[in-house]
Formats: sequence, structure tokens, C-alpha cells
Amino acid sequence: MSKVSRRRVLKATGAIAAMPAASQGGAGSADLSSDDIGGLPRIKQDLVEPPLVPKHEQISPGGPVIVEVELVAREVKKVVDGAGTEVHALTFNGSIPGPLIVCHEGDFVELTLRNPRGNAFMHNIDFHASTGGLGGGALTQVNPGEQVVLRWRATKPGTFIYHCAPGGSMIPYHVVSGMNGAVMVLPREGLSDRDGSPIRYDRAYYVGEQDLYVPRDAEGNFKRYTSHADGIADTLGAMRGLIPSHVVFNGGAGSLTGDQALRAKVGEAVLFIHSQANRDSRPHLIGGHGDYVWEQGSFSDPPAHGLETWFIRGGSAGAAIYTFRQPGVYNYLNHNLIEAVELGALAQVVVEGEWDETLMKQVQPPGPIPA
Ligand SMILES: [Cu+2]
Repeated sequence: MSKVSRRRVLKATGAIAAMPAASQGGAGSADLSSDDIGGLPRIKQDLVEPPLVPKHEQISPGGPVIVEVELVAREVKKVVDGAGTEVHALTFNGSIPGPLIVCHEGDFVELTLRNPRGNAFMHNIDFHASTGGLGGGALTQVNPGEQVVLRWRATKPGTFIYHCAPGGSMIPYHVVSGMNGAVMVLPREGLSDRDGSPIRYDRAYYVGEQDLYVPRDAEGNFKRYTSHADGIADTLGAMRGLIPSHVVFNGGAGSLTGDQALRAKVGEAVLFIHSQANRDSRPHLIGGHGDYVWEQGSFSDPPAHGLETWFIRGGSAGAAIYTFRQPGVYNYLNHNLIEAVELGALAQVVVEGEWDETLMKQVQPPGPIPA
């Protein structure tokens, strides 16, 4: 039986909905007509501010669904470090990065993108997870006071960035002003290791890394501006130097440390999704590892096992899972240590639990060197 006729038979018998997308010849093949899509169940996904991730199932409970999400372009002033340095940010839903969207391979994402009246800029969105004209960028251009609805099918499982891309210099300007986020497309049957055995996580965090280019005055102090328009020429000048003033997680230096640190318990498997829409990064968990790492973000490929540091290419998102084995305060950082410690790309994970002396023990405390 040919592939097409076999699919038709399976569809007619209702068997196709229960099959993993890979068996269907890949989601996005013509297994659903426009009428079929219109009749799919709809799920509204309440997006949340990173590092939190929206409520989701790791294994799809059924066939494809339409996942409805809403993003609003917010043009806001943000303080990005402990010294009070300000940027006139461009954001999705007010946070840097924008919220994580989660769906399963073969699902449809239906985005309402709103650009409120009173905003200064036209905005749109390019979903790297989507297929077609500029990742949706051509179909989502909205001026202040407009909204648009775009539906796209998640055909590739993995982690992918999305970003605003309104054309010309406004593309990098909007991206480095904060207008980016990520989508996680889970395999319908959930994640698996290199042997095909299931991998599950107990919690998930989304860390969006952002390079910022805050202009300086003649004395080297960060400048302040009254509006986006006021600072745009200087900011474009600083961007062209390619040397960021800040490299931060979740919108600012220290935004994931201290009271705002990530939390976990010994024995929990934690999924870290890490995006960088513009510049390379090198995530590393000090005192831990990447048990499973999808460095390039594709869940079609098996994860690497047991990594020390992984590489996130600018313009991509990757995923790593680690099961914590010791309590303590861990640093999760960009292991360009200058970017981490001097520029801000550092988070903390506070882990509760029992210390395992078989894994690490101070055999002799510090003391004088014997004569
Ligand atoms: Cu924009």
C-alpha cells in the first residue's frame, strides 16, 4: 500500500490520531485538510513570565490541537543592572525574553499579536519553529493600534527562538532591545535519550540570554534617554561596535540570583531551555553537568550525554536536563566568565536536599602546611 493511501485508510479508521507524528511521515505532511484543522480541539495556553514555563503535558494526550497564545508588544523602560542603567526596551508581553510557548510536534500554534495604540513602532514576529514567509514575519506586521492572528504548524520538534523582525536596522535593534523569546515543540511521545528510553523532567526553567548595547558618554558613563526615538541613533552606533555593554539573563544582571534564584531539590530532573537570539553563548552549571543536552535544540536528534559546557549559537535555543545530586547554591552561567561575572550572564539555582559525601567530601579542612 502506498504511503498516501495507507494514511487515508488509517485516517478513515481513526487510527492516525493515535500514531506518533514520525510514523505519519512527519507532521506537516498533508494528513489534515483545512477543514480538519478548523475542527481540531483548541487549547488556550496562558503564557507566563520567564524563567517560568507555561503549564504543559510532556507526552501529548491525543492528536493534534490548536494552541492559542497571545503576545502583546510592550515598549517599556527597564533597569538592567544594579547601578540603575536604563534601556528603552522592546518586548513581547513586557519581559525580556518574551514568554516560552510550548506545544507538541504536529500541533498548531495560533498567535494573536497585538500592537497597542500609543506604541511608537511597527512590530511583527519570526518564529524559527514555523514554516513559511519569514517565519510568519511577512504576515504579522502590525502598526500601533492593530492586531493580527497567525496560525502555523509545529513540524519540527525542538527548541526554537522567535523574534521581531520589522526590516532593515530595525531587525537587530528590536532583537537586542529585548524582542525575542522561544518555542518548545515536544515530540508527541515526549523526550527520549540516545537509546530511545523516555526522559522526563520534574521542573523546567526558561533562561533567555540578552546582549545589550547601552551607549556611553565621553566619560564612559551609560547615557539616559527620554524615549526610544531619543536614543536610537546612539544605540545603533553602539550595536555596530559589536561589544555589548551587558550580557544578561532574563532582562537584567542579577534577575535570577538571590531571592529570585531558580529552585530545585536533590533528585529532581530540571530542564533548562536557553535561548540567545543574537549572539553565541556557552551555558555551564558549576558543580553539575548536562546529563542530556540538545545543544542545537533539535529533539529529532538524540541528546548528548554528560556534557560540561554546551554551545548555543546566536539565533537559536537549546535544552539541557540535569538531575541534581547535591544541595547548595549552584551558578548557572555563560562560561565566557567575563560575560558572566562582569557583564551579567549568571543565574543561581538553590538546591535543597542531603549532601552525598560519597560524591564529594572535604577530607581535611584548610590548615597550616606541616613543617
Ligand atoms: Cu518589534
